[in-house]
Amino acid sequence: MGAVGGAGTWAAFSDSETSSGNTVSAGTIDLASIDDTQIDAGPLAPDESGDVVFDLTNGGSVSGRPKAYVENVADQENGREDAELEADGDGSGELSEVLEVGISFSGGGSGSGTLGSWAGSEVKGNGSGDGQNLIVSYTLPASAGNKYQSDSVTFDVVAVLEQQTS
Ligand SMILES: [Ca+2]
Ligand SMILES: [Ca+2]
Repeated sequence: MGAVGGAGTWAAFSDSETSSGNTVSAGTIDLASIDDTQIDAGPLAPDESGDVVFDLTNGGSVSGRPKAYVENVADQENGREDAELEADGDGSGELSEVLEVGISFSGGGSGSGTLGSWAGSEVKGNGSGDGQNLIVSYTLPASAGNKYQSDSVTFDVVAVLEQQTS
């Protein structure tokens, strides 16, 4: 009697409730297609340049930071006339050796390089990609010689929205 172990107090009453049927779903990043915008430039002379603006729209619920790069670079020779024949002996297109391409975002972030060697290099933009413009510029340098006459090059522009995690 009387030897009550004093440690701890037990609540006499308790109650619990359950919320059932809970769902956690993943949001989406859904970059709208940019395939309706294409670069169709030329014929360029040395020292000529231009740019094309792509609109980036995120139709999803999760914001993403933009990045972009070029890929699938393919040169075409398109024949060789006198001056090019003297300068260019192998008969394959070479424009990607000299064509300067730049990628920039309206929210900041840019990069550039010579198309042939720069393909696959990612340029990261700043902030949310939704509503930003992606600007792709091209320049045939003044130093381009006869080897590049009538040559053309095709390439893809790949834009990505990527969620930023901490
Ligand atoms: Ca050529
Ligand atoms: Ca040519």
